[in-house]
Amino acid sequence: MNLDKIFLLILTSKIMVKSDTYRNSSRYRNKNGARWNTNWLFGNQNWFRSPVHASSTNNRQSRFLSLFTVVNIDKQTCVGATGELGACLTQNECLKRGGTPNGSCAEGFAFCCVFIVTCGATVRENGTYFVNKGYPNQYDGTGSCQISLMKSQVDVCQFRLDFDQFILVGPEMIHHMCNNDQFIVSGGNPVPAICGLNTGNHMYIDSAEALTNPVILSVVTSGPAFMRNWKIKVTQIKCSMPNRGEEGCLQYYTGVAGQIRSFNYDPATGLQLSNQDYSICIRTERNFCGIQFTQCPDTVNNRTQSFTLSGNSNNAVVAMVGSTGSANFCQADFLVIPMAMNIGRPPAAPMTTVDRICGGTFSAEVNIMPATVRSNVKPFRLWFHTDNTESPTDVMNRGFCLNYVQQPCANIVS
Ligand SMILES: [Ca+2]
Repeated sequence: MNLDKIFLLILTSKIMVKSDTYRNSSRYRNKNGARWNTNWLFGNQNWFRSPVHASSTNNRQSRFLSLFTVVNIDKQTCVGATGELGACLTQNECLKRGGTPNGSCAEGFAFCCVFIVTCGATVRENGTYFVNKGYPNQYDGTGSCQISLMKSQVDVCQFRLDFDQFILVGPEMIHHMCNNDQFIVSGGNPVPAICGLNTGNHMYIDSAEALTNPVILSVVTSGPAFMRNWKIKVTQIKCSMPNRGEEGCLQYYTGVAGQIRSFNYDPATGLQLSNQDYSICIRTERNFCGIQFTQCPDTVNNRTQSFTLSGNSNNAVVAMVGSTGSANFCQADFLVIPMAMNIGRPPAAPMTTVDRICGGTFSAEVNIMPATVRSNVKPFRLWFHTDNTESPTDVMNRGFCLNYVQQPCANIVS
Protein backbone atom coordinates (compact mmCIF):
# COMPACT_ATOMS: atom_id res chain seq x y z
CA MET A 1 0.00 0.00 0.00
CA ASN A 2 1.52 3.31 -0.95
CA LEU A 3 1.57 6.50 1.08
CA ASP A 4 -1.26 8.09 -0.88
CA LYS A 5 -3.60 5.28 0.13
CA ILE A 6 -2.54 5.51 3.75
CA PHE A 7 -3.27 9.21 3.58
CA LEU A 8 -6.75 8.59 2.26
CA LEU A 9 -7.46 6.02 4.94
CA ILE A 10 -6.38 8.41 7.66
CA LEU A 11 -8.51 11.07 6.08
CA THR A 12 -11.49 8.70 5.99
CA SER A 13 -11.13 7.96 9.70
CA LYS A 14 -10.92 11.62 10.42
CA ILE A 15 -14.11 12.36 8.49
CA MET A 16 -15.93 9.59 10.37
CA VAL A 17 -14.85 10.99 13.72
CA LYS A 18 -15.71 14.54 12.74
CA SER A 19 -19.02 13.53 11.30
CA ASP A 20 -20.03 11.68 14.48
CA THR A 21 -18.88 14.55 16.64
CA TYR A 22 -20.92 17.04 14.71
CA ARG A 23 -23.92 14.74 14.56
CA ASN A 24 -24.03 14.74 18.33
CA SER A 25 -23.39 18.39 18.80
CA SER A 26 -25.13 20.31 16.08
CA ARG A 27 -28.50 18.95 15.25
CA TYR A 28 -31.20 21.26 14.11
CA ARG A 29 -34.81 21.17 13.05
CA ASN A 30 -36.12 23.16 10.17
CA LYS A 31 -39.56 24.76 10.06
CA ASN A 32 -41.22 21.54 8.93
CA GLY A 33 -39.73 19.56 11.76
CA ALA A 34 -37.22 17.64 9.65
CA ARG A 35 -33.91 17.17 11.33
CA TRP A 36 -30.64 18.03 9.62
CA ASN A 37 -27.02 18.66 10.42
CA THR A 38 -24.63 20.96 8.71
CA ASN A 39 -21.27 19.34 8.91
CA TRP A 40 -18.22 21.57 8.40
CA LEU A 41 -14.94 19.88 7.95
CA PHE A 42 -11.58 21.61 8.02
CA GLY A 43 -13.09 24.54 9.88
CA ASN A 44 -12.04 27.93 8.62
CA GLN A 45 -10.57 26.71 5.38
CA ASN A 46 -14.08 26.15 4.02
CA TRP A 47 -12.77 23.31 2.02
CA PHE A 48 -15.69 21.11 2.39
CA ARG A 49 -19.27 21.23 3.52
CA SER A 50 -21.57 18.30 3.53
CA PRO A 51 -25.13 18.06 4.83
CA VAL A 52 -25.67 15.00 6.99
CA HIS A 53 -29.23 13.68 7.33
CA ALA A 54 -29.11 12.60 10.93
CA SER A 55 -31.99 10.17 11.08
CA SER A 56 -31.40 8.79 7.63
CA THR A 57 -30.04 5.37 6.89
CA ASN A 58 -28.00 7.10 4.21
CA ASN A 59 -25.67 8.47 6.83
CA ARG A 60 -22.82 6.14 6.04
CA GLN A 61 -23.31 6.58 2.30
CA SER A 62 -23.26 10.34 2.74
CA ARG A 63 -19.96 10.14 4.55
CA PHE A 64 -18.45 8.05 1.78
CA LEU A 65 -19.54 10.65 -0.72
CA SER A 66 -17.81 13.17 1.49
CA LEU A 67 -14.59 11.21 1.23
CA PHE A 68 -14.58 11.51 -2.55
CA THR A 69 -15.20 15.23 -2.28
CA VAL A 70 -12.09 15.56 -0.12
CA VAL A 71 -9.99 13.60 -2.58
CA ASN A 72 -11.08 15.82 -5.43
CA ILE A 73 -10.21 19.08 -3.69
CA ASP A 74 -6.70 17.94 -2.88
CA LYS A 75 -3.79 20.01 -4.27
CA GLN A 76 -5.12 23.32 -3.03
CA THR A 77 -2.73 26.23 -2.75
CA CYS A 78 -1.14 26.49 0.68
CA VAL A 79 1.44 28.65 2.44
CA GLY A 80 4.63 26.83 3.37
CA ALA A 81 6.38 27.16 6.71
CA THR A 82 8.88 29.62 5.23
CA GLY A 83 6.25 31.78 3.50
CA GLU A 84 6.32 30.46 -0.06
CA LEU A 85 3.13 29.38 -1.79
CA GLY A 86 2.87 25.71 -2.57
CA ALA A 87 0.46 22.89 -3.40
CA CYS A 88 -1.08 20.71 -0.71
CA LEU A 89 0.14 17.18 -1.52
CA THR A 90 1.11 13.94 0.12
CA GLN A 91 4.81 13.65 0.82
CA ASN A 92 5.09 10.95 -1.79
CA GLU A 93 3.46 13.01 -4.53
CA CYS A 94 5.49 16.08 -3.57
CA LEU A 95 8.84 14.30 -3.77
CA LYS A 96 7.83 12.56 -6.98
CA ARG A 97 7.19 15.94 -8.60
CA GLY A 98 10.49 17.39 -7.43
CA GLY A 99 9.06 19.56 -4.66
CA THR A 100 10.07 20.05 -1.06
CA PRO A 101 7.59 19.39 1.76
CA ASN A 102 7.53 22.66 3.67
CA GLY A 103 5.14 22.60 6.60
CA SER A 104 1.78 20.92 6.77
CA CYS A 105 -1.68 21.49 5.34
CA ALA A 106 -5.07 19.67 5.34
CA GLU A 107 -5.04 19.74 9.14
CA GLY A 108 -1.66 18.08 9.27
CA PHE A 109 -2.45 15.17 6.97
CA ALA A 110 -0.60 16.52 3.96
CA PHE A 111 2.39 18.67 3.21
CA CYS A 112 2.64 22.09 1.69
CA CYS A 113 4.79 21.18 -1.29
CA VAL A 114 6.96 24.08 -2.42
CA PHE A 115 8.88 24.08 -5.70
CA ILE A 116 12.18 25.95 -5.49
CA VAL A 117 14.78 25.61 -8.23
CA THR A 118 18.08 27.14 -9.19
CA CYS A 119 20.56 27.08 -12.08
CA GLY A 120 20.05 24.36 -14.67
CA ALA A 121 16.51 23.35 -13.76
CA THR A 122 13.69 22.59 -16.13
CA VAL A 123 10.44 23.77 -14.58
CA ARG A 124 7.05 22.18 -15.20
CA GLU A 125 5.24 23.09 -12.00
CA ASN A 126 3.02 26.12 -11.69
CA GLY A 127 4.15 28.36 -8.83
CA THR A 128 7.85 27.49 -8.95
CA TYR A 129 10.41 29.83 -7.37
CA PHE A 130 13.66 30.52 -9.22
CA VAL A 131 16.34 31.43 -6.67
CA ASN A 132 20.04 32.21 -6.72
CA LYS A 133 22.55 29.48 -6.05
CA GLY A 134 22.99 29.06 -2.30
CA TYR A 135 19.63 30.69 -1.49
CA PRO A 136 18.66 31.95 1.08
CA ASN A 137 22.29 33.11 1.31
CA GLN A 138 23.43 35.84 -1.03
CA TYR A 139 25.39 35.00 -4.13
CA ASP A 140 28.70 36.61 -4.99
CA GLY A 141 29.74 34.60 -8.00
CA THR A 142 29.97 35.23 -11.71
CA GLY A 143 28.65 33.28 -14.66
CA SER A 144 25.30 32.39 -16.13
CA CYS A 145 22.43 30.80 -14.25
CA GLN A 146 19.40 29.80 -16.25
CA ILE A 147 16.23 27.78 -15.99
CA SER A 148 13.81 26.54 -18.67
CA LEU A 149 10.10 27.06 -18.21
CA MET A 150 7.90 24.40 -19.74
CA LYS A 151 4.14 24.73 -19.72
CA SER A 152 2.48 22.71 -17.00
CA GLN A 153 -0.53 22.30 -19.29
CA VAL A 154 -1.03 22.85 -23.02
CA ASP A 155 -3.49 25.70 -22.54
CA VAL A 156 -1.04 27.93 -20.68
CA CYS A 157 -0.60 31.27 -22.47
CA GLN A 158 1.47 33.36 -20.08
CA PHE A 159 4.09 33.25 -17.39
CA ARG A 160 3.92 35.87 -14.67
CA LEU A 161 7.25 36.58 -13.01
CA ASP A 162 7.05 38.12 -9.54
CA PHE A 163 10.34 39.48 -8.30
CA ASP A 164 9.94 38.63 -4.60
CA GLN A 165 13.64 39.39 -4.26
CA PHE A 166 15.73 40.91 -7.04
CA ILE A 167 19.04 42.49 -6.13
CA LEU A 168 21.63 42.49 -8.91
CA VAL A 169 24.43 44.90 -9.81
CA GLY A 170 22.95 48.11 -11.25
CA PRO A 171 23.84 49.71 -14.60
CA GLU A 172 27.10 51.62 -15.22
CA MET A 173 26.98 55.35 -14.50
CA ILE A 174 27.71 56.83 -17.95
CA HIS A 175 25.04 55.37 -20.22
CA HIS A 176 23.09 53.28 -17.70
CA MET A 177 23.73 50.02 -19.51
CA CYS A 178 23.41 46.68 -17.69
CA ASN A 179 27.03 45.75 -18.35
CA ASN A 180 27.78 43.65 -15.30
CA ASP A 181 24.60 41.82 -14.37
CA GLN A 182 21.60 41.11 -16.55
CA PHE A 183 18.28 39.34 -16.20
CA ILE A 184 17.32 38.04 -19.63
CA VAL A 185 14.10 36.39 -20.81
CA SER A 186 14.10 34.58 -24.14
CA GLY A 187 11.71 32.30 -25.98
CA GLY A 188 8.64 34.49 -25.55
CA ASN A 189 7.80 38.03 -26.65
CA PRO A 190 10.79 40.43 -26.69
CA VAL A 191 11.72 41.48 -23.17
CA PRO A 192 14.31 44.19 -22.40
CA ALA A 193 17.26 43.05 -20.29
CA ILE A 194 17.16 44.52 -16.80
CA CYS A 195 19.48 44.75 -13.80
CA GLY A 196 19.75 46.48 -10.42
CA LEU A 197 16.99 46.58 -7.82
CA ASN A 198 13.62 45.22 -8.87
CA THR A 199 12.16 43.65 -5.75
CA GLY A 200 8.36 43.93 -5.86
CA ASN A 201 8.19 44.46 -9.60
CA HIS A 202 6.87 41.96 -12.13
CA MET A 203 6.76 40.87 -15.79
CA TYR A 204 4.34 38.94 -17.98
CA ILE A 205 5.74 36.71 -20.72
CA ASP A 206 3.37 35.75 -23.51
CA SER A 207 3.63 32.28 -24.99
CA ALA A 208 0.88 31.46 -27.47
CA GLU A 209 -1.25 28.40 -26.78
CA ALA A 210 0.25 26.21 -29.48
CA LEU A 211 3.86 27.02 -28.60
CA THR A 212 5.80 24.27 -26.88
CA ASN A 213 9.29 25.79 -26.87
CA PRO A 214 10.59 26.69 -23.41
CA VAL A 215 10.89 30.22 -22.09
CA ILE A 216 14.40 30.68 -20.71
CA LEU A 217 15.15 32.85 -17.68
CA SER A 218 18.83 33.75 -17.35
CA VAL A 219 20.72 35.69 -14.73
CA VAL A 220 24.15 36.68 -15.98
CA THR A 221 26.54 37.98 -13.33
CA SER A 222 29.98 39.53 -13.80
CA GLY A 223 32.25 42.26 -12.52
CA PRO A 224 33.36 43.15 -9.00
CA ALA A 225 32.19 41.49 -5.81
CA PHE A 226 28.51 42.08 -5.07
CA MET A 227 26.04 40.36 -2.79
CA ARG A 228 23.22 39.34 -5.10
CA ASN A 229 19.91 37.83 -4.20
CA TRP A 230 17.04 36.70 -6.34
CA LYS A 231 13.81 34.84 -5.79
CA ILE A 232 11.43 34.94 -8.74
CA LYS A 233 8.01 33.34 -8.51
CA VAL A 234 6.81 31.92 -11.81
CA THR A 235 3.05 31.57 -12.19
CA GLN A 236 1.64 29.83 -15.23
CA ILE A 237 -1.60 31.38 -16.51
CA LYS A 238 -4.06 29.48 -18.66
CA CYS A 239 -5.51 31.21 -21.72
CA SER A 240 -9.00 31.07 -20.24
CA MET A 241 -8.10 32.36 -16.79
CA PRO A 242 -9.61 35.68 -15.67
CA ASN A 243 -6.23 36.80 -14.30
CA ARG A 244 -4.62 36.55 -17.72
CA GLY A 245 -2.89 39.79 -18.69
CA GLU A 246 -3.66 41.58 -21.93
CA GLU A 247 -1.44 40.31 -24.70
CA GLY A 248 1.72 42.29 -25.38
CA CYS A 249 1.89 43.92 -21.96
CA LEU A 250 5.18 43.37 -20.20
CA GLN A 251 3.52 44.72 -17.09
CA TYR A 252 -0.13 44.35 -16.21
CA TYR A 253 -1.84 45.94 -13.23
CA THR A 254 -5.31 45.43 -11.85
CA GLY A 255 -7.23 47.46 -9.31
CA VAL A 256 -8.65 50.96 -9.14
CA ALA A 257 -5.42 52.39 -7.71
CA GLY A 258 -1.80 51.29 -7.79
CA GLN A 259 1.82 52.15 -8.37
CA ILE A 260 3.94 51.75 -11.49
CA ARG A 261 7.73 51.83 -11.38
CA SER A 262 10.30 51.58 -14.13
CA PHE A 263 12.84 48.81 -13.67
CA ASN A 264 15.64 49.66 -11.23
CA TYR A 265 13.67 52.66 -9.93
CA ASP A 266 14.95 53.49 -6.48
CA PRO A 267 15.08 57.04 -5.11
CA ALA A 268 18.39 56.41 -3.33
CA THR A 269 20.54 54.31 -5.64
CA GLY A 270 18.47 53.39 -8.71
CA LEU A 271 19.20 54.63 -12.23
CA GLN A 272 16.94 54.56 -15.27
CA LEU A 273 17.92 51.62 -17.48
CA SER A 274 18.86 52.18 -21.11
CA ASN A 275 17.50 50.18 -24.05
CA GLN A 276 14.02 49.74 -22.62
CA ASP A 277 10.99 49.42 -24.86
CA TYR A 278 7.80 47.95 -23.45
CA SER A 279 4.18 48.54 -22.61
CA ILE A 280 2.51 48.80 -19.23
CA CYS A 281 -1.19 47.98 -19.07
CA ILE A 282 -3.78 48.69 -16.43
CA ARG A 283 -7.02 46.75 -16.54
CA THR A 284 -10.00 49.05 -16.88
CA GLU A 285 -12.14 48.26 -13.87
CA ARG A 286 -15.91 48.10 -14.21
CA ASN A 287 -17.56 51.54 -14.45
CA PHE A 288 -14.22 53.34 -14.75
CA CYS A 289 -13.50 55.45 -17.82
CA GLY A 290 -10.40 57.53 -17.12
CA ILE A 291 -7.11 57.36 -15.27
CA GLN A 292 -4.96 59.88 -13.44
CA PHE A 293 -1.26 59.72 -12.65
CA THR A 294 0.87 61.55 -10.10
CA GLN A 295 4.53 61.27 -9.16
CA CYS A 296 5.24 59.05 -6.15
CA PRO A 297 6.47 60.86 -3.04
CA ASP A 298 10.29 60.92 -2.85
CA THR A 299 11.41 61.01 0.77
CA VAL A 300 15.09 60.59 -0.05
CA ASN A 301 16.02 63.54 -2.27
CA ASN A 302 15.54 67.24 -1.57
CA ARG A 303 13.79 67.77 -4.88
CA THR A 304 11.64 64.87 -5.96
CA GLN A 305 13.36 62.60 -8.47
CA SER A 306 10.48 60.18 -8.94
CA PHE A 307 10.09 61.27 -12.55
CA THR A 308 13.52 61.93 -14.06
CA LEU A 309 13.76 60.66 -17.62
CA SER A 310 15.98 63.23 -19.34
CA GLY A 311 18.23 66.20 -18.58
CA ASN A 312 20.71 66.54 -15.73
CA SER A 313 18.80 65.46 -12.65
CA ASN A 314 21.43 66.90 -10.34
CA ASN A 315 19.51 70.11 -11.12
CA ALA A 316 15.80 70.88 -11.43
CA VAL A 317 14.62 69.98 -14.94
CA VAL A 318 11.28 70.99 -16.45
CA ALA A 319 8.73 68.57 -17.83
CA MET A 320 9.18 68.10 -21.57
CA VAL A 321 6.42 66.94 -23.89
CA GLY A 322 5.68 65.87 -27.45
CA SER A 323 7.92 64.54 -30.20
CA THR A 324 8.77 67.75 -32.10
CA GLY A 325 9.45 71.41 -31.45
CA SER A 326 12.38 73.76 -30.99
CA ALA A 327 13.11 72.69 -27.41
CA ASN A 328 11.78 70.64 -24.51
CA PHE A 329 10.47 67.77 -26.58
CA CYS A 330 11.09 64.03 -26.18
CA GLN A 331 13.17 62.06 -28.63
CA ALA A 332 15.50 59.81 -26.68
CA ASP A 333 13.78 58.61 -23.51
CA PHE A 334 10.08 59.08 -22.81
CA LEU A 335 6.89 57.72 -21.35
CA VAL A 336 3.86 57.62 -23.64
CA ILE A 337 0.52 58.33 -22.00
CA PRO A 338 -2.10 58.64 -24.73
CA MET A 339 -4.09 61.91 -24.85
CA ALA A 340 -2.45 63.17 -21.66
CA MET A 341 -3.56 66.44 -20.12
CA ASN A 342 -3.07 68.10 -16.73
CA ILE A 343 -6.15 68.14 -14.56
CA GLY A 344 -7.44 71.49 -13.41
CA ARG A 345 -6.90 73.13 -16.80
CA PRO A 346 -9.85 75.01 -18.28
CA PRO A 347 -10.94 73.28 -21.48
CA ALA A 348 -9.27 74.86 -24.48
CA ALA A 349 -10.58 74.82 -28.01
CA PRO A 350 -9.15 72.85 -29.66
CA MET A 351 -8.30 70.63 -26.70
CA THR A 352 -4.53 70.30 -26.31
CA THR A 353 -3.17 66.94 -25.28
CA VAL A 354 0.27 65.32 -25.50
CA ASP A 355 1.42 61.72 -25.76
CA ARG A 356 5.11 61.75 -24.89
CA ILE A 357 6.31 63.03 -21.53
CA CYS A 358 9.97 63.24 -20.46
CA GLY A 359 12.30 65.66 -18.66
CA GLY A 360 12.69 65.89 -14.90
CA THR A 361 9.16 66.83 -13.81
CA PHE A 362 5.92 64.97 -14.37
CA SER A 363 3.45 67.20 -16.20
CA ALA A 364 1.67 67.22 -19.57
CA GLU A 365 2.94 70.80 -20.08
CA VAL A 366 6.43 72.28 -20.17
CA ASN A 367 6.55 73.23 -16.53
CA ILE A 368 8.73 72.97 -13.44
CA MET A 369 5.77 72.11 -11.19
CA PRO A 370 4.62 68.48 -11.02
CA ALA A 371 1.01 67.97 -12.06
CA THR A 372 -1.70 65.34 -11.97
CA VAL A 373 -2.01 64.01 -15.50
CA ARG A 374 -5.14 62.36 -16.80
CA SER A 375 -5.94 60.21 -19.80
CA ASN A 376 -9.50 59.38 -20.81
CA VAL A 377 -8.92 56.87 -23.57
CA LYS A 378 -9.13 53.09 -23.26
CA PRO A 379 -7.36 50.76 -22.93
CA PHE A 380 -5.24 52.22 -20.13
CA ARG A 381 -1.83 51.55 -21.59
CA LEU A 382 1.53 53.29 -21.34
CA TRP A 383 4.70 52.76 -23.34
CA PHE A 384 8.20 53.35 -22.01
CA HIS A 385 11.19 53.90 -24.27
CA THR A 386 14.83 54.65 -23.55
CA ASP A 387 17.73 54.74 -25.99
CA ASN A 388 21.31 53.64 -25.40
CA THR A 389 22.80 57.03 -24.45
CA GLU A 390 22.77 59.19 -21.33
CA SER A 391 25.94 61.23 -20.78
CA PRO A 392 26.71 64.08 -21.25
CA THR A 393 23.19 65.56 -21.64
CA ASP A 394 21.34 63.13 -19.42
CA VAL A 395 22.77 62.59 -15.94
CA MET A 396 21.50 60.79 -12.83
CA ASN A 397 18.05 60.08 -14.21
CA ARG A 398 16.22 57.57 -12.06
CA GLY A 399 13.28 56.65 -14.28
CA PHE A 400 9.77 56.94 -12.93
CA CYS A 401 7.44 55.98 -10.13
CA LEU A 402 3.80 56.96 -10.65
CA ASN A 403 0.71 56.41 -8.58
CA TYR A 404 -2.43 55.86 -10.61
CA VAL A 405 -6.11 56.17 -9.75
CA GLN A 406 -8.90 55.19 -12.14
CA GLN A 407 -11.75 57.64 -12.54
CA PRO A 408 -15.44 56.64 -12.50
CA CYS A 409 -17.27 57.16 -15.79
CA ALA A 410 -19.67 59.52 -14.01
CA ASN A 411 -16.75 61.89 -13.23
CA ILE A 412 -15.43 62.17 -16.77
CA VAL A 413 -16.03 65.51 -18.44
CA SER A 414 -15.39 65.22 -22.13
CA1 LIG B 1 18.81 57.78 -22.74
